[in-house]
Formats: sequence, structure tokens, C-alpha cells
Amino acid sequence: MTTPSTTAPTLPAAVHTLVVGAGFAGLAAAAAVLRADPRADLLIIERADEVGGTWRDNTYPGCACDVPTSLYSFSFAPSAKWSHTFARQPEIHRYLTSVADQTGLRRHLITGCALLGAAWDEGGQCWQVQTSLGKLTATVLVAATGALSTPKLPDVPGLNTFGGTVFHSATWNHDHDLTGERVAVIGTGASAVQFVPEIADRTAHLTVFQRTPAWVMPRLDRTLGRLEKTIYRRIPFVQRLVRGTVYTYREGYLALLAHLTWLLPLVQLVAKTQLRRQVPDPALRTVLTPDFRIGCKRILLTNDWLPTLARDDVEVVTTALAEVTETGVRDRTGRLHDVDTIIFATGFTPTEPPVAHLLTGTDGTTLAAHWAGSPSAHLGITVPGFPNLFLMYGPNTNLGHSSIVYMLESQAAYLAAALRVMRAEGLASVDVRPQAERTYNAWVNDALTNTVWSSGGCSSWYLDSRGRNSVMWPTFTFRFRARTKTFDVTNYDTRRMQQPAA
Ligand code: N01
Repeated sequence: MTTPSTTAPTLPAAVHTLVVGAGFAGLAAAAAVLRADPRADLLIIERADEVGGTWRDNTYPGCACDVPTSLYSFSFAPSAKWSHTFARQPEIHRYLTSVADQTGLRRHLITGCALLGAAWDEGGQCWQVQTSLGKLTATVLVAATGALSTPKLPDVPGLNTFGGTVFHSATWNHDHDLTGERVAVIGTGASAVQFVPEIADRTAHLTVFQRTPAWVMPRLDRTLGRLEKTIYRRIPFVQRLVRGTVYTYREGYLALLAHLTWLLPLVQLVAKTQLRRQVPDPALRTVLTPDFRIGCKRILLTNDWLPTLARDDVEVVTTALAEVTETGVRDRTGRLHDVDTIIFATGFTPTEPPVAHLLTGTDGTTLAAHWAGSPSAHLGITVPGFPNLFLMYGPNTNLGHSSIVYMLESQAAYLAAALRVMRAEGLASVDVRPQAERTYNAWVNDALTNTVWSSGGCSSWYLDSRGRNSVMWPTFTFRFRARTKTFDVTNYDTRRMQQPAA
């Protein structure tokens, strides 16, 4: 790693590679570009004042990774400092800032700079980019704006009449003290199961609105002792071995979720055993038992969610919200729950990424209009009619069994490989052929058909407005890595750079 640099650049008039966003995805992309060419003309813009993406923004109590940290970290930046096998949000954010420092990425980073729009300029063979700090052109544009960066707030009638406090789990209001309050939590997904047990001791009463119960499994978390950290620091091979072991057994989960789904009821038995042990009341157990296959929605790893729901001062309401009044939340049975604060833990908008409205391709259509509610891309990375645009965490690259960081590093490797080919062959632009994108997505759709994410009997945020699963990668992650290792230029229409007149 090189010496940290804190010298930030100013917005140039033109740059070769522009990365938008500095979370895990943007940092992975930028690091790959610099590894391939340390003198690359690279700029990263980030709308916030620091790197970290979702791990900077989500600061709710108990926020932690639900994937083992040995895998949920960059392969090129191992750390021996993790406190737990499932790292907590503050240390993940600290880790990302240290990666930005120690890899020299800050020299290429402008914070407080939001993308406002970008249009492909066919004549100039570049992107005309508008940012909150001014305009620039970019030959290659990398959209690393995150799938889980825009909080989803349901459109509940009367919400703006509520006299108390309202916030979303992703924009936690730390200035607001919940002590002694009656609090309603809307949603029972991956975020709620982490913060509800943390606040229950403080609140006077908690009302948890559950639309769909989720499968809950034990979180096998433990602290990492000094000896273990010393071994990792002194003998990095041991840490790599642990990472490899976790990677391998996690790939084993894929076999269950995608190929041997008939075995999943056996996994459900483990979840049901935990439910029986932690929730003595049979009536509550019934409402907390999902009616779909485990894995269809994200499996929630927690040891303290179910005991919290079993507390006397916590109520689980299973009907949907009807409206919000000045004093509380009315459920669909007409019952009014008087509360002081409403916390929405209602997730994000991965199938409707706001950045798609900002990008305009060769025919003047935005990416959002091109997708028409159902995102798709070649390898989840490139889209026909949007030359030199590379998506990070694009369609069908999410996982239910392993670490997204592994997928992001694969996408970053593909970007670096594309830049190498463009340089070597003197290409001004690469635009994936529609047929290549169609063929790839036909394969994805087919491969997803029998997986639990498409046929597990639930409705999840993996399905877009047209009912297509445009979120999940259907098979082993090493297959994605194999497909993204080299840049398949034959699947692209290319334009050569103009030779200067002799
Ligand atoms: O959101 P979610 P999240 N009325 O979508 C409910 C990642 N993550 O913020 O199931 C009432 O999981 C919705 O109900 P239903 C992870 O990938 C990662 O918790 O749709 N309820 C659900 O219960 C995760 O999946 C880590 O019926 C409404 C909940 O809100 C993703 O972030 C940690 C509703 C939303 O659950 C999002 O998690 C935390 C409505 N109108 C999160 N709309 C890691 O550690 C939605 N709901 C990596």
C-alpha cells in the first residue's frame, strides 16, 4: 500500500475514467483501475463528505454485517483489526476510509460532488457529465451509486399529519431520544431485526408492524481475540485460508438455494427450533412462521430478535398500515396505535435505481426509460445503447449466499480488463450488442427459474415491477468471476479512436 494522501483534486474539464460513488463498489472499481494502470486518468466523485456508501449512511443502533467479515472485505486490503466475525457498522466504515487512505484513492476523490446527469456524446465519443460542482467530460463512466442507497418510504395516507417524530432506519435520527417513548416500527427485514432489540430496553412500548414474517437463523458471531488478530497480522496466509474456507462453505449454500431446494425444509427445521426455543407463546409463534421456502427472502441472522418480540412491552401487529393520524398509526382492522415516534425499516429501491434517470444513451433515452421498470445488463455491467458505461452492483449481481464484495471485485476486474483492451486496440468506445445482452439475460432468467429466489413462494424486492427477478445472480459466484475475468470485446460494437492527421 502506498503512503496516504489527503490532497483532493479539483473538478477537471475532462477525465478518462469517472467513477460515481465511493462505497464498496466505487472503491473496488477505482482500486482495480489504478492497479491496472497506476497513472490512470481517474476521478471518483462522491455526493457525501466521506467515503463509505451504505456503511457511512446506515448508523442505526446494532447495525452490523450479516455476512462473515472475512469475506465481506476486499481481498486486496485484508485487515486484522475486526472485533467480531460479523463486523459492526462503525468499524466497516472505518475500514473503508482506511482503504481510501492507504490505496492512494483520495488523490482521485472529490467529495461533496453529486452527479446531476450524464448524456452520451456520439460526436465526441464521451459522456457529457453535469455535477453539483460543474461540468466535465468522461470517456468512461462507472456508476457505482449502490443498490441500497435510496431509502424506500411507503406512501401511507396521513403521514404528513403525524405530530410525532418520523425517520427511516437508513437516516437514523440520533438527536431524538427514544427513552420512555411509544414507538412504531414498520417492517421486519434485515435492518429491523438489528435495531429493534437494541432500542427495546429504552422504549416504553414497541409496536412492530410485520407485513410478512421472515425466516430467522442463529447468528454464529464471536469476538476475535488478541491472539487470533496477531496471527492474522503476522501470518497473512492464515487469514487467507480462513477467507477461502468461509468462501467455500458459503458456495455450498448455493447448491441448496438454487439446485437442491427440496432440501430446504430441513434448514427450516433449524429456524423453527430457534423460534420454538425463543418464543414460548404458540399464537405469536404462528404469526412469526413464514409460509414460503427459506431463502426466498433474505435469511435473517439474529439471536435476539425473536426474544425481543416475545417481550410483554412489545406487540407484533400483522395487518398492514391503513393510515397515519396525528397521534399514531391505524392498522387495517381500524385499531389506532398511539405512538410518539414512527421508524420506517422498509428497505430500499434496488430495482428502481435513481441513477438510471440521470443517464441518457445514444438515442436520447434515459436508462430508466430503456429499462421500463425491469433492469437488465450484460453481465450486470453494460447496457446496449450506453457506450462506455459500466454499472457496479448492476442487475442480477446480488447474492443470497455469499459476499457482494466478491461480486464487486469481479465487476471491477471486468472494468479494468475493458480499459486494457480499449487502450491496446485504440478503441474510443465499446457498446455491448443487444443480441449479446439478450442471450446473456435469457440464460440468467433460465438459470433463476428453479432457484428459491424465483420459485420459493414469496414476494420479495428481488422481483421488479414486471415480475422479473432482476436482482439475484443465479449460480456459484466463481462462475461470475470466470465470466468477468476477461473483457469479451467480440460482444461489443466498437469505434476506433480518430488518428491525428499526418
Ligand atoms: O429492508 P428489507 P432492510 N408496509 O427490504 C417491509 C441489506 N442489508 O432495510 O417482507 C409495511 O429487508 C417489508 O415487508 P415485506 C440486505 O440485503 C444488509 O431491512 O416486503 N411493511 C420488510 O419486512 C437487506 O435485504 C445488511 O412484506 C413494508 C421490510 O419492510 C437490505 O439491506 C444489513 C412496506 C423491508 O425489509 C434491506 O434491508 C442490513 C409497507 N408499505 C441490511 N414496505 C448486511 O449486513 C416494505 N415493508 C450486509
